[in-house]
Amino acid sequence: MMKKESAIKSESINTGTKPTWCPGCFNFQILAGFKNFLEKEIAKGKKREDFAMVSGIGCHAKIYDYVNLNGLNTLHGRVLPTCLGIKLGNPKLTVFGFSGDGDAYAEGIEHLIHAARYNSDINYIVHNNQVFALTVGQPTPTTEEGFKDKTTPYGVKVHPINPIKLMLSLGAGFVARVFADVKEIENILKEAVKHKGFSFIEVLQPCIIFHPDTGYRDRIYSLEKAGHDKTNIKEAMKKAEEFDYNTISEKTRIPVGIFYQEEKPVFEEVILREVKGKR
Ligand SMILES: Cc1ncc(C[n+]2csc(CCOP(=O)(O)OP(=O)(O)O)c2C)c(N)n1
Repeated sequence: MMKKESAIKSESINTGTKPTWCPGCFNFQILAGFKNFLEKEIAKGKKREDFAMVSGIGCHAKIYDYVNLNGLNTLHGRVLPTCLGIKLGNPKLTVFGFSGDGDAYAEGIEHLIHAARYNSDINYIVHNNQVFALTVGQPTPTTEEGFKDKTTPYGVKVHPINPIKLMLSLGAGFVARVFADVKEIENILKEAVKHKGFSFIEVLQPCIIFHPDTGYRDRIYSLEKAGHDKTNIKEAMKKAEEFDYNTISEKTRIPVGIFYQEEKPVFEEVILREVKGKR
């Protein structure tokens, strides 16, 4: 999908395209946090051209229309291979991928698994509203058991996956979860971009129409304030298990922040070093 022609020529990070998200959608918070992050980076001397963004298909994907960066609105589930291609083509770019939970954990799950292994320096943001929102609320792999919609009238009968545990078990070097709050988004993006390697950020983004907030904001607590040691994989796993995506209406607390961080060899650096050495 192309951005507005007027936007391409402009230096502003705004495209001027009017958002078509529902009024009050938490995607506005993610958009604002991302733009705040970019504006501060640009004020410090970065250029718009230093960044690239990719989005998949769904409500989340519209973010691509609202931020004036180069990139691609790619196929459903193919955000990560598109990001990898961009990063290999120009490793100097800071690359952001945006997916929904359907995009990331259903259509794109195979790419997510390998992205964690490859450890390319990509910042991946998953807008997890626990439904396929754009197609009006079908269950995804992180929807809770018992959830009903027209396609699943007897309720979901399978347990949700826990993406934080999945990422930790695959050796991802930066694993975080935040609530869809403008400041939280800006702060976690700062940390993710500083981190060299694959940064996985899951954003709890209640869909106000098809999967409303069941008190997430009251249930979250900061891992950092709780003294969590983000260098300890066993502790990270324990923290990841505290919220299983099934206990939607119960009182379980939900840890947010960085679960785990470890610098590991970065895919494109290793590959390009090899290629140069052979030439
Ligand atoms: C390969 C493919 N399968 C299915 C669709 C239909 N489709 C379009 S949007 C969408 C839902 C996207 O849900 P999610 O990724 O969770 O994003 P959200 O809308 O919740 O932000 C689906 C299933 C598609 N466009 N392409």
